[in-house]
Amino acid sequence: MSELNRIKIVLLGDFATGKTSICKKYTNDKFEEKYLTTIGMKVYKKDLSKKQIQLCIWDIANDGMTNAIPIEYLKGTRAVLIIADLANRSSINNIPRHMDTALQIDENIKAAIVLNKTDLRPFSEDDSMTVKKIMQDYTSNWISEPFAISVKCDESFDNVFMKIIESVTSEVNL
Ligand SMILES: Nc1nc2c(ncn2[C@@H]2O[C@H](COP(=O)(O)OP(=O)(O)O)[C@@H](O)[C@H]2O)c(=O)[nH]1
Ligand SMILES: [Mg+2]
Repeated sequence: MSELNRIKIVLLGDFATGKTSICKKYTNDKFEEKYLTTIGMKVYKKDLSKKQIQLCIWDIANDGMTNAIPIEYLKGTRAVLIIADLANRSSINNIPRHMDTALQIDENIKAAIVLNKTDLRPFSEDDSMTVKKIMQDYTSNWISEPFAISVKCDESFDNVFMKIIESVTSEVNL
């Protein structure tokens, strides 16, 4: 089998927004043995053989605020997903803090916002305004409109990862 192109994606966001749940559901719990306990990071893998891609999704337990995430762990990241919880307003307000971490990787790092737990609270007009305002500060980074999902209830949120792949690979093929 020909070698798969590895694409590293990092999930950032407040504690309990659903980062680990997203990784587990999307990859069916497939993770590398390597568990970086010092910073609480686990790498999940998903092979998309048809596309000749292996996604490596880095799930950082550390919330990135109390202890900074060492920059060496972020190296090689092609895109970042910022996860927030619709039932927890402060996790939405903290999106810029996570974006500031992401910008350490590269000021043009590709990013998308995922608003999780629509089963607890729908994505309201009010949330939409708040997120739009946040997005105005990082216009060169977004690869998509925000995604509103429920890891608990949605059958699939493959579209989130497909959008990232599309964006990363179109850059390579230029
Ligand atoms: N109701 C609801 N709960 C969720 C959803 N996604 C995750 N959770 C729950 O939120 C809690 C935190 O999830 P976890 O994935 O550990 O968050 P993390 O700290 O960001 O990794 C857990 O109890 C999950 O079961 C969702 O879409 N809806
Ligand atoms: Mg977690």
